Amino acid sequence: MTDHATPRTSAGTSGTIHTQGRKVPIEGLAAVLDAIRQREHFLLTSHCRPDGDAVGSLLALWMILKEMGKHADMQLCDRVPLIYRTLPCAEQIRHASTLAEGLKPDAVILLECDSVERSRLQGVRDEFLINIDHHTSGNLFAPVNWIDTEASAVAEMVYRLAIAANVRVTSPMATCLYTALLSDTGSFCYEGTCAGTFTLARELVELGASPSRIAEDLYFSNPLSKMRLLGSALTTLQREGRIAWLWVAQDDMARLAASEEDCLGIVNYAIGISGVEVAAFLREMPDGRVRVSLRSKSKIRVTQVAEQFGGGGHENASGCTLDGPLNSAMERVLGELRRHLDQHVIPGVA
Ligand SMILES: [Mn+2]
Repeated sequence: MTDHATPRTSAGTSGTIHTQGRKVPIEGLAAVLDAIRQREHFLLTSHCRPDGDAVGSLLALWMILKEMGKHADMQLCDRVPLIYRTLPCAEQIRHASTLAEGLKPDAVILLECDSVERSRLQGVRDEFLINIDHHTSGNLFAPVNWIDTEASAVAEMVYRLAIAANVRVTSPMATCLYTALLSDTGSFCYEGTCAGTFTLARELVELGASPSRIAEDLYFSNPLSKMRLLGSALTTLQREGRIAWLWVAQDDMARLAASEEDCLGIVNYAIGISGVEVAAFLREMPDGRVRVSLRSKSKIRVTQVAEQFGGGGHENASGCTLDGPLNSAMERVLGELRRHLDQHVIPGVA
């Protein structure tokens, strides 16, 4: 339970169970679907620094709501990364941290946000909230919540919502959902990828998603600045037993005219080393703070390390932000990773 679970007081409290005069959050797909059916106008959002799952699922859910005859708007506080901007209807997403003047949705649907704050949208807290999440860091902060930590992507949940709502999944929806699934499973590589993941992928392909076209958009459409930044980062690569790390300083970012999204995926080159089980990529931000991406293999849950620094994410892929300077942030992260690995000594190796 969290202190965010306090239900709002404005109109539209249907969908919330009243127990001895106290409103408690309700849960599950049916609760979400009920809450949607009882309302007309929605604002859809997801977390800041949106990833493929956030963007793809947002777009698909928007299309699904339209099919249900609802009115819906999409808004994110940060820009959609370049590689996802070719997704159907991506240009319909509004980018701002405050709600548009006069926008009065009956409900705000948050995709994979563990709190309202994660969306970085101002003025959303007092709206009726519907929370759909698949992260282990998910919690019941809204009056209506649907959290399924077994889902390999929130896209899987959005797909199930479409089926439950009797909405025909169109080719553009399938394209968005497949993109989300592909990116959030690390191209079907992360722990949690199972037969069901491929069943879903198969269904999405049958419904019109093109694996080769989507792969081209995701993996073979990088800006040159990203490749140059990768080169710079790789010169800093270090390894200490089961840990590897690399970084870029703000100077490098400026010199190479690199953008924040050029940093996406760089950490995978460190976790890609044989025998390395946890990896960190650190990026010095313009304000001096340090953004950290963490990856791990097999049963090492790097999300626990991210959470210690106020971050979160997936068990094998998470992130957090630390105060600078870069060197001290690096020492703190490495210290935690060493401690964390010490608690996961492989029998027969130590
Ligand atoms: Mn996700």
